[in-house]
Parts: sequence; C-alpha cells; structure tokens
Amino acid sequence: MGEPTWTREKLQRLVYREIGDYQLIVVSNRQPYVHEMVEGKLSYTSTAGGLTTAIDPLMQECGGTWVAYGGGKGDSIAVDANNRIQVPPDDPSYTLRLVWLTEQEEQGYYAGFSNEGLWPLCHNAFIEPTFQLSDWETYKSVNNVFAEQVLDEIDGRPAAVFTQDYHLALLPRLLREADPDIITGQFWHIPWPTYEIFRICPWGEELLDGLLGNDLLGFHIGDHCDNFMEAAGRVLGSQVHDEYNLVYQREEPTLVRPFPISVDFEQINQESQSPEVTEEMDRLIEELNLGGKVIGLGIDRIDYTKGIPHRIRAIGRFFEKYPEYIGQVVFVQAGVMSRANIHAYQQLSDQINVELESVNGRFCTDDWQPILYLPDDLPAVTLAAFRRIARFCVVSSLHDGMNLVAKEYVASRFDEDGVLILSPFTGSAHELTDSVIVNPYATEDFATAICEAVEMPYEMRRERMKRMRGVVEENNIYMWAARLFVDMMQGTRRSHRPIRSP
Ligand code: GDG
Repeated sequence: MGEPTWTREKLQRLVYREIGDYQLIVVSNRQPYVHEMVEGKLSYTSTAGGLTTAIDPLMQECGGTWVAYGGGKGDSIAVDANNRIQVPPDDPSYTLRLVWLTEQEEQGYYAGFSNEGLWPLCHNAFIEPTFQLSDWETYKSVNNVFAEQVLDEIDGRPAAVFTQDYHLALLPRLLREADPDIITGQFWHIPWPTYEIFRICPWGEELLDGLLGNDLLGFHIGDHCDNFMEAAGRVLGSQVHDEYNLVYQREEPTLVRPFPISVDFEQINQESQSPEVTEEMDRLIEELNLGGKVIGLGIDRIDYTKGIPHRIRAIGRFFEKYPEYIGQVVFVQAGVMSRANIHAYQQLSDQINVELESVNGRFCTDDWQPILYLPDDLPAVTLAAFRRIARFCVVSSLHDGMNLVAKEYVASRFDEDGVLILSPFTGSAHELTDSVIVNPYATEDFATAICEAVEMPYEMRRERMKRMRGVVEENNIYMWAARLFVDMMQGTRRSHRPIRSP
C-alpha cells in the first residue's frame, strides 16, 4: 500500500500541528495577484507561472503572509497604509504584503542579474549568461530591501520564512544574521547547474553562502541537490555530508533535499469536468475549425528553455514524413509571452515566427493550417478546454526544473485518454515514465514520437494515462508542501528550539 493521498485538509491539520505560534511567511519576487486600473476601475488577475500555481493553494490553506514585489499599476491603490491586502480578492484567506521597487531596481535585480544571469546559468539551453557588476549590486540591495520588509513583518515574533526561487538567494543569510531564531527554508524552482557551469558566475561564493543561510534548501530532483552540494564543497569549501544531504557552512547545517513539485490534481480533475469547460470546447472547435481533427497541444511561457522552435521543426518533419496526416492533425501552441524586454526573448519570438512561417507556409491548404499559434495569456477555462480537446500534449523543454504543464495535462484527463510527449530534460520525466519520452534536439525521433502519439491505440493510451494519473494524484501539490513544511519545521537546527504548541 502506498502512502495515502495528501489533501488540503490533511495539509491544514499538519500545518496546524507543526506551526505552533510561528507565523508563516512566504517570500517571492512575483506576487500571486496583480492589481490593475482598467478604465478607472481596480481589477486583478492571478499571475501565470509555476510558482503561483504551486504556492497559492498552500497559502489559502495555511494563512500567513506572502511578501512579494508589487509590479501592477493598481497595486499601490489596492493596498492599505501598511502595504497589505487580503487575498484571494474574491475569498480572502491570507495577507499579501507588497514591496515597492524602482524601475532601475527592477531592471538590475530582476531582468538583469536574475533573468540574464542566473536563469541562463541554471538552464542548459546554450544561451550565454550575462553578468554585470551593476546588476549584481542591485540584486544585493534588493535582497536587502526584501529582508527589511520581512523582518518588519515578523516584528520579533517567532517565524518560519519560506523563500521562493533564484531572485532571493541572499535573503536567508540576511535573515539569519538579523535573527538566528527565524526558521528558514527555500525552494529553488529551476535546475542547479553542474560545478563546471556554476563557476562561470563571478559571485558564486556569495550566492552559495546566501543560500546556506537556510535550514532547508529544496530542489525538484536529486541531481540538482548533488550539483548544489558539489558546488558548495568545491567553491566555498563547505563540509558536505552526502549521506545525510547536509552541508555545513559557518559550522551550521543546511539540509538539501529533493521535493518534486506538483499540481492540485483533484481541483484540475474536477474543473476540467465543468459545464463551462465543455461549452468552451464547443466554442473552440467551432471557431478554430477543429472538428474531426486530431489535436496536439503545447502550453508554455514563451521561453527559450521550453524548446518551442524545436517542437515546431519536429511538427514540420512529421508532416514531411507522414503526409497522410496533412489536413488531419492540428497543433495548437498556446502560452503567455514573458520577459519581453530581454534581448534573448525577442530573438526567440522572431525565431518562433520564422519556424511557424516555414511549417505553415509549406503545408497550409485552403481550409486547414497545421499550427495555430496563440501567444496570449489565455483564461484558465480556455486552457482547460484545450487540454481536453488535445489527443496529445507536447512538453519539449531543453531543460526544466519540473514542468507543471505536463502534470496539468495528466490531471485534467479524467476520461483517461490522451498521450503526453515529454522531454527527458524535465523533472517531470522522472515521474511520468508512461509518457512518450523524446529528446527535443533529435528532430527525426521527435517526428516519429508525434506519429506514435497520433496512432497510439485507445487501450494503450488509456493504460498509460491511468498510470500517470495515479502518479500525479499521489504525488500532488499537498504532498510536496507537507514534506517541505515538515522538513523545514523539524530541520536539524530546529531540533534544539522548543516547538510551541498551539
Ligand atoms: C518554474 C520552473 C517548475 C502557461 N501559459 C499560460 C499559463 N501557463 C501556466 C501553466 C503552468 C505554468 O504557467 C507554467 O509552469 P511550468 O512549470 O511549466 O514553468 P515555469 O513558469 O518556467 O516555472 C518549472 C515551476 O517553476 C514550478 O516549480 O515546474 O520547471 O521553470 O501552470 O499552465 N497560464 C495562463 N495563461 C497562459 O497563457 N493562465
């Protein structure tokens, strides 16, 4: 018998038991809800991306405060005098506290050091990282701004701070120096590179030392933990105990463990059965002329790590190799543009357009287009409808910490149909072994994999989808949160501190 499935209620009970008098503070760059002024009226949107998908349901259950950068035009109007607002706006259950940054700070810390430096450094996508001293200085000062805000929120009370991602690598050390009693945990949502790559970073020592201010540091998979521990040992000379996953820096331990992130299986499963989704399916099939066709689907933030040009090339090759499918298969590529002010992303956009023109130009007929490209922030109901319409979903990342799109597709297929084509360079490929796994660089194999997905008999699709659904149902977001939470609260340093009972 496997471990029983984790639910919101079970997680809530666990948090209640473990948290005692500690307040839970989540810190991330991106806020879960952005406020905008539309025609003089305040409105909000929930932000796209893996982080919000994973942490928002956790905070809705646990309460506490989420500290994040307020980047929306309506944010300063929405908050109270202490820069706080209760969210989700429609059914408030936790506090969002916003941090304000100047344009220059956002440029240097976010676009610069985080996304032109760390992001390409951590992903094997052959985009050269750029490291500018001024960006690094801004990154350090913004991490200090976050630390001040978090300490102000804590106000000397017992607190557990759960930091997200690569924008805030220096925060845990700053918190620890200010108050060694704060419990610190961090989850790194992207891969950690090998030592050979990591040492490219001119400020690698400071980054590692910052992260080793954590009691607990989580990555998606064991390989990333191993890479991190090796870097700590070789760059910083920290003591590394591989057998216990412990790194000692300044004579204090950090537990480094894999926690494969996931999705809210049950919610996606339920939502995808709603009448709204069925209506949306009918609308899309009608409007996009998809009736009677086999539909393939990609949903991605438009990012060079997601292998979108590789996917389009493979679709082109598929129609070349299997011309009997011309007019029969339509590939829908959806997804939201991101980081559009960074040169590498503008180049990617141009490259996608060139690849699209090449495939659509070659194969288009009077009433059929092989690839429909919808680079918009599509509403959740539309994405849910596409997942149900799609016979197969393609995730072709060149490198990806986990990839939630793959798990969302599986969770939404309550009909137990559908094929997932998945890159081996994703964290998800470690769990979703019943997908069709294919190297996105191997165009020929990729085209064959698409054909395999199109032709896979119903019984086989069903068996494989059933097994994958079992995996995602079991290893859901609540299990991820529960394991992280327990390790953070009961970590090695924590053991000598009293747990205050509720
Ligand atoms: C990072 C790591 C890791 C996409 N387009 C739209 C939209 N989405 C949603 C998807 C999914 C999320 O965004 C993307 O999550 P991923 O996991 O695929 O990727 P990253 O954003 O790169 O996330 C990744 C993740 O953190 C969590 O740790 O898995 O490896 O890179 O939920 O459905 N949502 C909406 N409109 C869109 O157009 N509303």
